[in-house]
Amino acid sequence: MSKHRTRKRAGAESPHRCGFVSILGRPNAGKSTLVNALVGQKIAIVTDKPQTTRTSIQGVWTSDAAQIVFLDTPGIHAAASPINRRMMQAVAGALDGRDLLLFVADATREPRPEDQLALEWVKRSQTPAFAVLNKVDLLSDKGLLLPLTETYKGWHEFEEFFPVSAQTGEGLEQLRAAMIQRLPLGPACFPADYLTDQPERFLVAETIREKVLLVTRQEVPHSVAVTIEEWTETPRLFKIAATIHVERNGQKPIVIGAAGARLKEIGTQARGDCEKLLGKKMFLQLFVKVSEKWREREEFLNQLDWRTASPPPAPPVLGETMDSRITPPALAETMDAPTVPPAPAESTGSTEGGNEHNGE
Ligand SMILES: Nc1nc2c(ncn2[C@@H]2O[C@H](COP(=O)(O)OP(=O)(O)OP(=O)(O)O)[C@@H](O)[C@H]2O)c(=O)[nH]1
Ligand SMILES: [Mg+2]
Repeated sequence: MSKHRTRKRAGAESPHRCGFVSILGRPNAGKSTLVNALVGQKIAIVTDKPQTTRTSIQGVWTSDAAQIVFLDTPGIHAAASPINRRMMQAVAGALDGRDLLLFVADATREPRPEDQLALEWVKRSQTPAFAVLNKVDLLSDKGLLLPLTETYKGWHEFEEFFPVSAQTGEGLEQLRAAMIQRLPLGPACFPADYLTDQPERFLVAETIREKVLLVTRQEVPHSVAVTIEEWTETPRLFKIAATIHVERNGQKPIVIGAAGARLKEIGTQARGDCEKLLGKKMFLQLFVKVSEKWREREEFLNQLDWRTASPPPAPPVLGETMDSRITPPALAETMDAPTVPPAPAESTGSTEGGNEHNGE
Protein backbone atom coordinates (compact mmCIF):
# COMPACT_ATOMS: atom_id res chain seq x y z
CA MET A 1 0.00 0.00 0.00
CA SER A 2 2.66 2.51 0.94
CA LYS A 3 4.46 4.01 -1.99
CA HIS A 4 7.53 6.05 -1.28
CA ARG A 5 8.09 9.15 -3.29
CA THR A 6 10.99 11.46 -3.32
CA ARG A 7 9.99 15.03 -3.93
CA LYS A 8 12.52 17.17 -5.69
CA ARG A 9 11.78 20.59 -7.08
CA ALA A 10 13.80 22.27 -9.80
CA GLY A 11 16.37 24.60 -8.27
CA ALA A 12 15.75 24.11 -4.57
CA GLU A 13 16.01 20.99 -2.46
CA SER A 14 13.18 21.50 0.06
CA PRO A 15 13.42 19.18 3.04
CA HIS A 16 10.28 17.06 2.86
CA ARG A 17 8.71 15.80 6.07
CA CYS A 18 6.32 12.96 6.67
CA GLY A 19 4.97 11.52 9.88
CA PHE A 20 2.19 9.88 11.85
CA VAL A 21 -0.04 11.84 14.21
CA SER A 22 -2.78 10.27 16.35
CA ILE A 23 -5.68 12.26 17.72
CA LEU A 24 -7.11 11.23 21.06
CA GLY A 25 -9.16 12.51 23.96
CA ARG A 26 -12.42 11.99 25.79
CA PRO A 27 -15.65 11.35 23.83
CA ASN A 28 -17.26 14.36 22.14
CA ALA A 29 -14.18 16.61 22.42
CA GLY A 30 -14.24 17.21 18.66
CA LYS A 31 -11.55 14.79 17.46
CA SER A 32 -13.36 13.73 14.30
CA THR A 33 -14.31 17.33 13.47
CA LEU A 34 -10.62 18.18 13.87
CA VAL A 35 -9.34 15.37 11.64
CA ASN A 36 -11.87 16.31 8.95
CA ALA A 37 -10.77 19.96 9.13
CA LEU A 38 -7.07 19.11 9.04
CA VAL A 39 -7.43 16.64 6.17
CA GLY A 40 -9.75 19.00 4.31
CA GLN A 41 -12.39 16.34 3.60
CA LYS A 42 -14.97 14.54 5.65
CA ILE A 43 -13.56 11.13 6.42
CA ALA A 44 -15.05 10.59 9.91
CA ILE A 45 -18.65 11.03 10.98
CA VAL A 46 -19.51 13.70 13.53
CA THR A 47 -22.45 13.90 15.91
CA ASP A 48 -23.19 15.53 19.24
CA LYS A 49 -23.45 12.08 20.87
CA PRO A 50 -20.46 10.76 22.82
CA GLN A 51 -18.80 7.60 21.49
CA THR A 52 -19.66 8.30 17.87
CA THR A 53 -16.36 7.03 16.48
CA ARG A 54 -15.99 3.28 16.98
CA THR A 55 -12.69 2.47 15.33
CA SER A 56 -9.48 4.17 14.26
CA ILE A 57 -9.71 6.04 10.97
CA GLN A 58 -6.79 7.20 8.91
CA GLY A 59 -6.84 10.54 7.09
CA VAL A 60 -3.93 11.84 5.05
CA TRP A 61 -3.04 15.48 4.32
CA THR A 62 -0.44 16.15 1.64
CA SER A 63 1.32 19.30 0.46
CA ASP A 64 4.50 19.82 -1.55
CA ALA A 65 6.52 20.12 1.63
CA ALA A 66 4.94 17.55 3.93
CA GLN A 67 2.57 14.68 4.43
CA ILE A 68 0.75 14.09 7.71
CA VAL A 69 -0.89 10.73 8.31
CA PHE A 70 -3.58 11.33 10.93
CA LEU A 71 -5.39 8.69 12.92
CA ASP A 72 -8.73 9.61 14.48
CA THR A 73 -9.67 7.39 17.43
CA PRO A 74 -12.73 6.55 19.53
CA GLY A 75 -13.24 8.76 22.60
CA ILE A 76 -11.44 7.26 25.60
CA HIS A 77 -13.79 5.87 28.24
CA ALA A 78 -14.00 3.00 30.70
CA ALA A 79 -14.60 -0.15 28.65
CA ALA A 80 -16.72 -2.95 30.03
CA SER A 81 -18.58 -4.49 27.08
CA PRO A 82 -17.02 -6.19 24.04
CA ILE A 83 -17.69 -3.22 21.74
CA ASN A 84 -16.18 -0.76 24.23
CA ARG A 85 -13.15 -2.99 24.66
CA ARG A 86 -12.65 -3.00 20.90
CA MET A 87 -12.91 0.77 20.82
CA MET A 88 -10.19 1.05 23.42
CA GLN A 89 -8.06 -1.50 21.54
CA ALA A 90 -8.33 0.84 18.56
CA VAL A 91 -6.96 3.66 20.72
CA ALA A 92 -4.12 1.43 21.94
CA GLY A 93 -3.24 0.51 18.35
CA ALA A 94 -3.13 4.19 17.43
CA LEU A 95 -0.34 4.86 19.90
CA ASP A 96 2.19 2.56 18.28
CA GLY A 97 5.02 4.16 16.32
CA ARG A 98 3.57 7.68 16.29
CA ASP A 99 5.66 10.80 15.86
CA LEU A 100 3.22 13.04 17.69
CA LEU A 101 -0.09 12.91 19.57
CA LEU A 102 -2.82 15.53 19.60
CA PHE A 103 -4.65 15.40 22.91
CA VAL A 104 -8.00 17.10 22.24
CA ALA A 105 -9.94 18.69 25.10
CA ASP A 106 -13.19 20.65 25.04
CA ALA A 107 -12.20 24.17 26.09
CA THR A 108 -15.74 24.97 27.16
CA ARG A 109 -15.67 22.36 29.95
CA GLU A 110 -13.84 22.17 33.22
CA PRO A 111 -11.23 19.41 33.01
CA ARG A 112 -12.77 16.33 34.59
CA PRO A 113 -11.69 12.83 35.61
CA GLU A 114 -12.70 11.68 32.10
CA ASP A 115 -10.03 13.99 30.65
CA GLN A 116 -7.52 12.68 33.15
CA LEU A 117 -8.36 9.12 32.17
CA ALA A 118 -7.74 10.00 28.52
CA LEU A 119 -4.48 11.69 29.45
CA GLU A 120 -3.24 8.49 31.09
CA TRP A 121 -3.04 6.97 27.62
CA VAL A 122 -0.89 9.86 26.41
CA LYS A 123 1.43 9.49 29.39
CA ARG A 124 1.80 5.74 28.91
CA SER A 125 2.69 6.09 25.25
CA GLN A 126 5.66 8.35 26.04
CA THR A 127 5.14 10.11 22.72
CA PRO A 128 5.44 13.90 22.44
CA ALA A 129 1.99 15.48 22.63
CA PHE A 130 0.33 18.79 21.83
CA ALA A 131 -2.67 19.87 23.88
CA VAL A 132 -5.44 21.06 21.56
CA LEU A 133 -8.07 23.11 23.38
CA ASN A 134 -11.00 22.88 21.00
CA LYS A 135 -14.30 24.74 20.56
CA VAL A 136 -12.87 28.17 21.39
CA ASP A 137 -15.54 29.67 19.12
CA LEU A 138 -17.95 28.98 21.98
CA LEU A 139 -15.88 30.89 24.55
CA SER A 140 -17.15 34.40 25.18
CA ASP A 141 -14.11 35.09 27.35
CA LYS A 142 -10.77 33.81 25.99
CA GLY A 143 -9.30 34.56 29.43
CA LEU A 144 -10.86 31.24 30.49
CA LEU A 145 -8.16 29.47 28.48
CA LEU A 146 -5.51 30.46 30.98
CA PRO A 147 -6.72 28.45 34.01
CA LEU A 148 -7.52 25.57 31.67
CA THR A 149 -4.00 25.59 30.28
CA GLU A 150 -2.59 25.74 33.82
CA THR A 151 -4.61 22.67 34.84
CA TYR A 152 -3.40 20.65 31.87
CA LYS A 153 0.19 21.82 32.41
CA GLY A 154 -0.06 20.42 35.92
CA TRP A 155 -1.29 17.10 34.57
CA HIS A 156 1.20 16.50 31.79
CA GLU A 157 4.28 17.94 30.15
CA PHE A 158 2.81 18.90 26.80
CA GLU A 159 5.14 20.15 24.07
CA GLU A 160 2.79 23.03 23.16
CA PHE A 161 -0.77 24.28 23.66
CA PHE A 162 -3.12 25.26 20.83
CA PRO A 163 -6.48 26.93 21.32
CA VAL A 164 -8.47 26.08 18.17
CA SER A 165 -11.92 25.75 16.72
CA ALA A 166 -12.14 22.64 14.55
CA GLN A 167 -15.50 23.98 13.42
CA THR A 168 -14.47 27.46 12.24
CA GLY A 169 -10.83 26.67 11.46
CA GLU A 170 -9.46 29.17 13.98
CA GLY A 171 -5.92 28.28 15.05
CA LEU A 172 -5.62 25.28 12.73
CA GLU A 173 -2.90 26.64 10.46
CA GLN A 174 -0.67 27.44 13.47
CA LEU A 175 -1.31 23.91 14.72
CA ARG A 176 -0.48 22.41 11.33
CA ALA A 177 2.73 24.41 10.98
CA ALA A 178 3.89 23.31 14.44
CA MET A 179 3.04 19.68 13.68
CA ILE A 180 5.06 19.73 10.46
CA GLN A 181 8.11 21.02 12.34
CA ARG A 182 7.91 17.97 14.63
CA LEU A 183 7.74 15.40 11.84
CA PRO A 184 10.80 13.48 10.69
CA LEU A 185 12.47 14.36 7.41
CA GLY A 186 11.60 11.89 4.71
CA PRO A 187 9.56 11.20 1.61
CA ALA A 188 5.79 10.86 1.59
CA CYS A 189 4.43 7.48 2.67
CA PHE A 190 1.37 7.58 0.41
CA PRO A 191 0.61 8.93 -3.07
CA ALA A 192 -0.43 12.59 -3.10
CA ASP A 193 -4.10 11.80 -3.79
CA TYR A 194 -4.41 9.14 -1.06
CA LEU A 195 -6.99 10.18 1.52
CA THR A 196 -8.10 7.41 3.84
CA ASP A 197 -7.81 3.70 4.57
CA GLN A 198 -11.58 3.20 4.72
CA PRO A 199 -13.26 1.32 1.89
CA GLU A 200 -16.27 3.03 0.28
CA ARG A 201 -18.63 0.47 1.81
CA PHE A 202 -17.55 1.44 5.29
CA LEU A 203 -17.85 5.16 4.52
CA VAL A 204 -21.40 4.63 3.25
CA ALA A 205 -22.37 2.55 6.32
CA GLU A 206 -20.91 5.22 8.59
CA THR A 207 -22.73 8.00 6.73
CA ILE A 208 -26.02 6.17 7.24
CA ARG A 209 -25.21 5.70 10.94
CA GLU A 210 -24.44 9.40 11.27
CA LYS A 211 -27.81 10.31 9.79
CA VAL A 212 -29.61 7.87 12.11
CA LEU A 213 -27.95 9.53 15.11
CA LEU A 214 -28.67 13.03 13.84
CA VAL A 215 -32.25 12.41 12.74
CA THR A 216 -33.44 10.29 15.66
CA ARG A 217 -32.04 12.54 18.42
CA GLN A 218 -33.15 9.99 20.98
CA GLU A 219 -31.79 7.28 23.14
CA VAL A 220 -30.73 4.97 20.36
CA PRO A 221 -27.15 5.99 19.41
CA HIS A 222 -25.25 3.25 21.17
CA SER A 223 -27.75 0.66 19.97
CA VAL A 224 -27.37 1.44 16.27
CA ALA A 225 -25.16 -0.40 13.80
CA VAL A 226 -25.30 -0.37 10.01
CA THR A 227 -24.35 -3.18 7.66
CA ILE A 228 -24.27 -3.10 3.87
CA GLU A 229 -26.28 -5.94 2.36
CA GLU A 230 -26.02 -5.18 -1.33
CA TRP A 231 -23.58 -3.11 -3.35
CA THR A 232 -23.91 -2.96 -7.09
CA GLU A 233 -22.31 -0.40 -9.36
CA THR A 234 -23.70 0.29 -12.81
CA PRO A 235 -22.42 2.90 -15.26
CA ARG A 236 -25.12 5.27 -14.01
CA LEU A 237 -25.55 4.58 -10.33
CA PHE A 238 -24.82 2.63 -7.21
CA LYS A 239 -27.54 0.33 -5.92
CA ILE A 240 -27.00 -0.13 -2.23
CA ALA A 241 -29.09 -1.89 0.39
CA ALA A 242 -28.25 -1.41 4.06
CA THR A 243 -29.65 -2.67 7.34
CA ILE A 244 -29.93 -0.41 10.37
CA HIS A 245 -29.65 -2.68 13.40
CA VAL A 246 -31.20 -1.73 16.71
CA GLU A 247 -31.20 -3.77 19.88
CA ARG A 248 -34.79 -3.70 21.00
CA ASN A 249 -38.18 -3.82 19.36
CA GLY A 250 -39.16 -0.51 20.95
CA GLN A 251 -36.31 1.23 19.09
CA LYS A 252 -37.64 0.39 15.66
CA PRO A 253 -40.42 2.98 15.65
CA ILE A 254 -37.91 5.61 16.81
CA VAL A 255 -35.84 4.99 13.68
CA ILE A 256 -38.75 4.47 11.31
CA GLY A 257 -40.98 7.33 12.48
CA ALA A 258 -44.63 7.90 11.67
CA ALA A 259 -45.47 6.35 8.30
CA GLY A 260 -41.74 5.85 7.70
CA ALA A 261 -41.06 9.60 7.67
CA ARG A 262 -37.91 9.47 9.80
CA LEU A 263 -36.38 6.62 7.87
CA LYS A 264 -37.11 8.46 4.64
CA GLU A 265 -35.31 11.51 6.02
CA ILE A 266 -32.33 9.35 7.07
CA GLY A 267 -32.19 7.88 3.58
CA THR A 268 -32.48 11.22 1.82
CA GLN A 269 -29.72 12.80 3.90
CA ALA A 270 -27.44 9.77 3.60
CA ARG A 271 -27.95 9.58 -0.14
CA GLY A 272 -27.09 13.27 -0.54
CA ASP A 273 -23.75 12.81 1.21
CA CYS A 274 -22.96 9.47 -0.41
CA GLU A 275 -23.65 10.69 -3.92
CA LYS A 276 -21.05 13.42 -3.38
CA LEU A 277 -18.66 10.87 -1.94
CA LEU A 278 -19.11 8.28 -4.69
CA GLY A 279 -19.54 10.79 -7.51
CA LYS A 280 -22.57 8.98 -8.88
CA LYS A 281 -26.28 8.71 -8.27
CA MET A 282 -27.42 6.19 -5.74
CA PHE A 283 -30.42 4.01 -5.20
CA LEU A 284 -30.55 3.35 -1.49
CA GLN A 285 -32.70 0.78 0.23
CA LEU A 286 -32.83 0.83 4.02
CA PHE A 287 -34.06 -1.91 6.33
CA VAL A 288 -34.49 -1.73 10.09
CA LYS A 289 -33.90 -4.88 12.06
CA VAL A 290 -33.72 -5.90 15.71
CA SER A 291 -30.39 -7.64 16.36
CA GLU A 292 -30.46 -8.38 20.04
CA LYS A 293 -27.26 -7.84 22.01
CA TRP A 294 -25.23 -7.21 18.84
CA ARG A 295 -22.73 -5.19 20.89
CA GLU A 296 -21.76 -8.33 22.75
CA ARG A 297 -21.39 -10.62 19.73
CA GLU A 298 -17.82 -10.83 18.51
CA GLU A 299 -18.67 -12.12 15.03
CA PHE A 300 -21.17 -9.31 14.52
CA LEU A 301 -18.59 -6.76 15.68
CA ASN A 302 -16.08 -8.27 13.23
CA GLN A 303 -18.46 -7.51 10.38
CA LEU A 304 -18.66 -3.84 11.35
CA ASP A 305 -14.96 -3.14 10.79
CA TRP A 306 -13.44 -3.65 7.35
CA ARG A 307 -10.21 -4.82 8.93
CA THR A 308 -11.92 -7.79 10.55
CA ALA A 309 -14.91 -8.36 8.24
CA SER A 310 -14.99 -11.44 6.07
CA PRO A 311 -14.84 -10.56 2.36
CA PRO A 312 -18.17 -9.45 0.86
CA PRO A 313 -20.06 -12.19 -1.00
CA ALA A 314 -19.21 -12.61 -4.65
CA PRO A 315 -21.53 -10.70 -7.00
CA PRO A 316 -24.47 -12.71 -8.35
CA VAL A 317 -23.84 -14.59 -11.57
CA LEU A 318 -26.40 -12.59 -13.48
CA GLY A 319 -23.74 -10.88 -15.52
CA GLU A 320 -24.41 -7.92 -17.74
CA THR A 321 -28.20 -8.19 -17.74
CA MET A 322 -28.20 -7.35 -14.04
CA ASP A 323 -27.90 -3.60 -14.61
CA SER A 324 -31.08 -3.21 -16.59
CA ARG A 325 -33.03 -5.29 -14.11
CA ILE A 326 -32.13 -3.28 -11.08
CA THR A 327 -32.52 0.16 -12.54
CA PRO A 328 -35.95 0.41 -14.07
CA PRO A 329 -36.16 3.76 -15.84
CA ALA A 330 -38.85 5.12 -13.54
CA LEU A 331 -36.60 4.56 -10.55
CA ALA A 332 -33.55 6.09 -12.11
CA GLU A 333 -35.28 9.22 -13.24
CA THR A 334 -37.54 10.11 -10.34
CA MET A 335 -35.58 11.62 -7.51
CA ASP A 336 -37.21 11.05 -4.17
CA ALA A 337 -40.27 9.51 -5.67
CA PRO A 338 -41.83 7.22 -3.11
CA THR A 339 -41.73 3.64 -4.27
CA VAL A 340 -44.16 0.95 -3.33
CA PRO A 341 -42.54 -1.23 -0.70
CA PRO A 342 -42.49 -4.92 -1.43
CA ALA A 343 -45.29 -6.54 0.55
CA PRO A 344 -45.51 -7.44 3.34
CA ALA A 345 -42.70 -5.29 4.78
CA GLU A 346 -43.54 -3.32 7.85
CA SER A 347 -42.20 0.03 6.84
CA THR A 348 -41.25 2.02 3.83
CA GLY A 349 -39.05 3.34 1.10
CA SER A 350 -36.10 3.93 -1.18
CA THR A 351 -34.43 6.70 -3.13
CA GLU A 352 -32.37 7.18 -6.23
CA GLY A 353 -33.42 8.93 -5.31
CA GLY A 354 -35.77 7.22 -3.21
CA ASN A 355 -35.05 5.40 -0.06
CA GLU A 356 -36.72 2.17 0.46
CA HIS A 357 -37.40 1.56 4.10
CA ASN A 358 -38.30 -1.76 5.52
CA GLY A 359 -38.81 -2.87 9.02
CA GLU A 360 -38.35 -6.57 9.30
N1 LIG B 1 -18.86 24.89 18.45
C1 LIG B 1 -18.03 23.91 18.15
N2 LIG B 1 -18.47 22.64 18.12
C2 LIG B 1 -17.58 21.67 17.80
C3 LIG B 1 -16.24 21.93 17.51
N3 LIG B 1 -15.62 20.77 17.25
C4 LIG B 1 -16.56 19.81 17.37
N4 LIG B 1 -17.73 20.34 17.70
C5 LIG B 1 -19.00 19.63 17.96
O1 LIG B 1 -18.81 18.73 19.03
C6 LIG B 1 -19.58 17.53 18.84
C7 LIG B 1 -18.66 16.33 18.88
O2 LIG B 1 -17.81 16.36 17.77
P1 LIG B 1 -17.04 15.06 17.25
O3 LIG B 1 -16.02 15.54 16.25
O4 LIG B 1 -17.99 14.00 16.82
O5 LIG B 1 -16.32 14.64 18.59
P2 LIG B 1 -15.40 13.34 18.86
O6 LIG B 1 -14.36 13.76 19.82
O7 LIG B 1 -14.93 12.77 17.59
O8 LIG B 1 -16.44 12.38 19.58
P3 LIG B 1 -16.36 10.77 19.74
O9 LIG B 1 -16.17 10.17 18.38
O10 LIG B 1 -17.69 10.44 20.31
O11 LIG B 1 -15.25 10.50 20.68
C8 LIG B 1 -20.29 17.72 17.50
O12 LIG B 1 -21.58 18.21 17.74
C9 LIG B 1 -19.44 18.77 16.79
O13 LIG B 1 -20.17 19.54 15.84
C10 LIG B 1 -15.79 23.30 17.53
O14 LIG B 1 -14.64 23.65 17.30
N5 LIG B 1 -16.74 24.22 17.86
MG1 LIG C 1 -15.23 10.92 16.74
